[in-house]
Amino acid sequence: MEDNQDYIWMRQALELAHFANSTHEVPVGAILVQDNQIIGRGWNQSITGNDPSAHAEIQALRDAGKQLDNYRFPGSTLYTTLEPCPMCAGAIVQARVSKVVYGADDPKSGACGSVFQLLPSDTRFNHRTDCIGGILATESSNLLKQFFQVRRSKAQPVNLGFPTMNRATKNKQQFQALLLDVDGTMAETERDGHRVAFNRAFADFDLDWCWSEDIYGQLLTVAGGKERIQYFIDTYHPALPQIPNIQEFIIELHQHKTAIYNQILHDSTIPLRPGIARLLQEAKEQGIMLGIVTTTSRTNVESLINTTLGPQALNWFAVIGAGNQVTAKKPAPDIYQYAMQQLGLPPQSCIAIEDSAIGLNSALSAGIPTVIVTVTDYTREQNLTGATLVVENLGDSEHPCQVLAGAINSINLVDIPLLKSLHETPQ
Ligand code: XBP
Ligand code: MG
Repeated sequence: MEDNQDYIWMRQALELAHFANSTHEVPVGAILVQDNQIIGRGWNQSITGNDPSAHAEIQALRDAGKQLDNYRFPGSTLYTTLEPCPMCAGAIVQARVSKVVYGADDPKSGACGSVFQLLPSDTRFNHRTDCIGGILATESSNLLKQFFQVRRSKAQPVNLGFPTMNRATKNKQQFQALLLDVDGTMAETERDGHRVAFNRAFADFDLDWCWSEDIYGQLLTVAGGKERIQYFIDTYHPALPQIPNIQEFIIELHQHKTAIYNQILHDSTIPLRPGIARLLQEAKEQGIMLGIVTTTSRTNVESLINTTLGPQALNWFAVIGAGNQVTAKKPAPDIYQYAMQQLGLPPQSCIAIEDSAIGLNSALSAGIPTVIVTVTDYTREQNLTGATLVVENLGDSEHPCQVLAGAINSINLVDIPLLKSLHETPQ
């Protein structure tokens, strides 16, 4: 029997599948969970590692082995975005995994019933592994379909039509544009703005729902307010009003939340994070184009900029890519692709600043070689593999920049000269 938590874990596996996609690997991701904690993460690395056994599932088992210093994981559940193949099914049983939860069926080599029947394991094995499929199947299989379509058309997975770059070589394109995410990156709007607005909207609609900071952290694995409400309903099954059309209800509820959010920004400005205003100013002075790449609506972006930098600052941005301009939200690359098309720039000329794994994977999938992540309390523990630099913040005179991971050990500020040097030789 599937449970709601399965969707939450599977989203994390999907993030890894997106990451595999960004490295030009078949997009499959897997995580191994034991006692409600992720003990292993994996994504396909067969092509990059010249290793036929480096499937996402096996990589997750290898990662768990290293983390726990063991080779068996009784009581664990493996979440994988694609039905395991016979090789992975064998390794899963050997590792004493208790249960497999997978996303899309694999009609070519699936070993959970699509082609072979190795899972759930039968009594000929001396260990029993249970198995269910179909969790976030559409998203998982769409990602795979997109990958193979692009491959068949002989284009690269990052498909703006610009040449792709080997990350080990020097970037020949000049750094021309800085693309910024808004929520979490420019300001701590998620915890103090959006979350509060959602809760007030629920109360106004007589809904007995309350998104604590904790729950909100889990819900943030889904980008987009309407999508987040739908995901909450699907996974938590809260009490719903007796209404004929739930989709219309979500739209109305979300419109009300947007109005409240704008009022919150108006009444009590949420400040910009350290270093944002400084870096924007420097970029302007040094002829670097600025762009916004966000999942939220343009109205929300305008309110934040108006209340922090002033209305004139809207003109600083050569493009404002907001949620309603694309159908596939982050971690899909679409919003970055939109912004770069508007700017007429290839990804190799851009640097992105994001605060989350979803945002990072969106930028990487769009082919942007240099991504800086400024973490928040919600995203500090996320898998930020692929980021050029992970920092607490960009740094200003009162808040020196603290580096958490990446190309450089210690700096006071993320400034334009530093970005130029990171851009020249992406890590
Ligand atoms: C931002 C979001 C948005 C906001 C809410 O993600 O996911 O959904 O939380 O905004 P990112 P709306 O920072 O990665 O762009 O309610 O307007 O969707
Ligand atoms: Mg963000």
